[in-house]
Amino acid sequence: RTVRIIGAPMDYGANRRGVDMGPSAIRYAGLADGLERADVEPIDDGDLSMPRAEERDPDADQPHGGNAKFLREIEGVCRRLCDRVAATHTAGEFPLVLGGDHSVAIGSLTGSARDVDLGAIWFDAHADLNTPETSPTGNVHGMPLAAVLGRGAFGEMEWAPAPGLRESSVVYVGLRSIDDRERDLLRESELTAYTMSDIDQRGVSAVVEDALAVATDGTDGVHVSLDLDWLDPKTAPGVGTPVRGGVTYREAHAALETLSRRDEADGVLRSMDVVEVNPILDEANETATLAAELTASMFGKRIL
Ligand code: DIR
Ligand code: MN
Ligand code: MN
Ligand code: MN
Repeated sequence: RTVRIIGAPMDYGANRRGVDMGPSAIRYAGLADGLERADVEPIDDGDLSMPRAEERDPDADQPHGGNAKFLREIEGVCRRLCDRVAATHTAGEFPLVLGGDHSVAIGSLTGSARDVDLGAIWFDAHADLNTPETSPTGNVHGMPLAAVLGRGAFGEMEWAPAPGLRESSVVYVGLRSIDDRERDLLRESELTAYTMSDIDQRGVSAVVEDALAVATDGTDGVHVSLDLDWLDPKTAPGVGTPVRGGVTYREAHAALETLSRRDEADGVLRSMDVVEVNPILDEANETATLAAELTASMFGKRIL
């Protein structure tokens, strides 16, 4: 299997700078070696080019009402990323997108869902379901799922709704920080949400198996979105919005190995993004190293 690494060093959607260095840090941490040890062939596409945030006005041109900072810039990057991801599928390769903040997932999901019915598993402390109307921060990294599902003001954008992604095929694993208005959106939605409490009670492997059942039901493949703040901040300190009470190092590996075992059986996995690694906030590249290791686990790297 050939995995095409696509760097998306975008930080327009985050509340602080630094995640734009994520792709370099994850590569430096040994991503390509890990993938080779998982018996996949990595091809590195390099990074998408990105206008510097300092040269842009975050509030320019808010076409949809509400507050979504740098939405024009995010659109530009995500349209290009969408095309790269779709072209990767056309070439018969697996797209692995390195963020960047989580708004890059708008590009990965729209690209991966271009010609197929897609499911998605969202490993995150946060629900990322705010719309420009409900967001308490205006940071688009808290909104990518709302964008690809065409919710709220995002319904007016022709670029973001992911054609083949149904709400009922999206499932969260490990939620623990949800805004008040976002909780209402989530409750009224058809999204499936497994919180940290579900992991406490049932164990992470059982929860991920259930998540796979939801995301594969009636779909042609599954996108995996891994926000490093899914892990406990003691294990993954290099993230912009840490929330305590996340999964441990072992639970995280167990979760991605569960995906890998299922994929070995029937090839369900279709695309992945690894996001929110912030080297400025990290300790000796620990979080980027973890990101590289977990990715290798998902592609089948084992201890023995
Ligand atoms: C918060 C934080 N819910 C927001 N979201 C984050 O700004 O919408 N997502 N950090 O990863
Ligand atoms: Mn996120
Ligand atoms: Mn189909
Ligand atoms: Mn998050």
